[in-house]
Amino acid sequence: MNQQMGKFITLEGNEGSGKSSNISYIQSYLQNIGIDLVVSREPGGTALAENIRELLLHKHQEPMHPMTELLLVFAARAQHFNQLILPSLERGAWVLCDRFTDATYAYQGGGRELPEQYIAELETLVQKEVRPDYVLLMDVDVATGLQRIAERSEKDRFEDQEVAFFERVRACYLARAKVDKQRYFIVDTNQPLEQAQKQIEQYLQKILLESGIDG
Ligand code: Z5A
Repeated sequence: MNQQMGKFITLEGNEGSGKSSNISYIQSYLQNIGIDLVVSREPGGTALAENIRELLLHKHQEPMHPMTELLLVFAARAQHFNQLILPSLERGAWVLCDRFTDATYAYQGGGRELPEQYIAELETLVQKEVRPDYVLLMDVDVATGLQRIAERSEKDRFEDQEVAFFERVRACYLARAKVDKQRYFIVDTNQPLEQAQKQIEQYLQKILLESGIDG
């Protein structure tokens, strides 16, 4: 008998939307009900992919061409997907990943304005038919999100972009969520953390119900 594939859940959002603040909450919630859960992140998630992450986030003397950025994102993803994500799903584990291909549509498509078609083609090349079962989209106003991360001592290559870039990123995320309400759940992270987590809990209960698990 074939092992049933685990569920693939991704966490997405614009700058300062609270992905990091909420991922451990989601992890504890799912592990507490006995789900075999693999938690990872992109870019990165394996030793080799984390090396590519360094290249992507660090500032270089030579400007990185948007196409270089896109191909590096997918090079890291090919490694992470084949080394960790797919084998985990195939053995029946659930995977919770901090960012995945929706981030590429939002940042390289929306932010850098690369054609969506390039991303769709690479997505199929690398992931075949695998897509996240559920996307939890942390959504915050761009100004509020940027204010939240302003305190950070050092900004990475993405955090240095102009406000219009982040507005395009957020608009792209919201547009994707709007056309696929079965898979995308928007969490309003303008609200205080506890309120946002109540909303996350409701979405997790829906996911568990749809997966036939008694939460
Ligand atoms: N990237 C890409 O371009 N293409 C791709 O395909 C992929 C990624 C996969 C690294 O991602 C970069 O990679 C990313 C896009 C690019 N761009 N950047 N920058 P990352 O996920 O590692 O980095 P990040 O987006 O900057 O995430 P982060 O640093 O983890 O931030 P966050 O998760 O959105 O926020 P946070 O750290 O949880 O919260 C920020 C602050 O706000 C913190 O002080 C919290 O205490 C506070 N906070 C959070 N929620 C609340 C609420 N609800 N109320 C009040 N205060 C809050």
